[in-house]
Amino acid sequence: MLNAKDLRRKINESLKGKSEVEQIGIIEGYIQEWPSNVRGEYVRMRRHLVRRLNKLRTRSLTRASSGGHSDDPFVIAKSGHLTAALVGLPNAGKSYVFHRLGGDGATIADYPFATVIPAIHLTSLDNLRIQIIDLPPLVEGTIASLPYGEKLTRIVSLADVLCIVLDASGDTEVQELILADELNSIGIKTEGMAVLVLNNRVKYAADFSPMTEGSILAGTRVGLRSKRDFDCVLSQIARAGGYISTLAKPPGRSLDQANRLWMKDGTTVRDLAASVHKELARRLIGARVWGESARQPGQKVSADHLLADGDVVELLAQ
Ligand SMILES: Nc1nc2c(ncn2[C@@H]2O[C@H](COP(=O)(O)OP(=O)(O)OP(=O)(O)O)[C@@H](O)[C@H]2O)c(=O)[nH]1
Ligand SMILES: [Mg+2]
Repeated sequence: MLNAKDLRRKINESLKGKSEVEQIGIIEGYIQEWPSNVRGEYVRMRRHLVRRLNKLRTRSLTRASSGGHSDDPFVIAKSGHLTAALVGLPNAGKSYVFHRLGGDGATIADYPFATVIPAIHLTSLDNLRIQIIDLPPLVEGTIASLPYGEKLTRIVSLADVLCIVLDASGDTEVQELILADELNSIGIKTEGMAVLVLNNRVKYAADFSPMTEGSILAGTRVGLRSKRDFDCVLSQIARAGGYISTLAKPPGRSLDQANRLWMKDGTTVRDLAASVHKELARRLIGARVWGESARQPGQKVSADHLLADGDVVELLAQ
């Protein structure tokens, strides 16, 4: 780790010449990756960064409400492997979910329209970097009644995964109907998108069913109740976004020494080896596979074998 002085210099360098929106993204990145086991100057520096971030956000907010600017917080640059946008009605719990996924700085409050500008959080899931965007709410007639309607449409359409947040303490069917209509009216075709439906505020496990039969919005359904449910959201986003989870391990090693790698659906053993190491892919002669893609546990397969979600792969090299 860099000493405090060098780190400060590095941060200042990386912010030089950047727009306010870019600076917000960069500082968020630093804060998120800030090591937790540090003291003294590092703690003071983090506090200073948080203050700077808040100032930048307030400035952006003032500008957003006074209408258009190049530093528009609604102009979001995609980053990471996947971008997931949190969409829902007012007070559904979007910012709460954002916060539970590690996002800093979103306004969480018990009144509608608490969120007026998007908040962005870049997080990691093993080898994947996932960008989460907390958004102001959708309401019936968004474009007509709200100044940010069109901008919201732009963000929602750039997302790889649409995370629809429903309030499970209310009537989720009605919410789905309103959201489906609203998204449709602003030109977002949910059928063609990767959708993850997050039922927030599930009180009892028995109240929630992941079945999609008869529901208005297509997509995987997740009930959010326990810490474990929230811990699974990132992997659900990855799956909805077309990634599968694999465990790559050297021959003879135990599972706890395996490397979890999220790979694009359609990945072969060779692709996986290349993600571990280029040299390994060159020397690869095949693999042994445990999991859905294997006919029997430990099946020997060629380098062209297609992997499935949850596979454990022992990569065999010359
Ligand atoms: N205990 C608990 N409180 C929640 C949960 N989800 C949301 N809340 C509370 O409900 C209120 C609204 O949550 P927000 O996350 O601000 O809702 P939102 O969808 O972002 O609302 P807007 O920004 O207005 O669109 C806040 O007071 C949250 O603390 C939950 O799962 N459990
Ligand atoms: Mg909010």
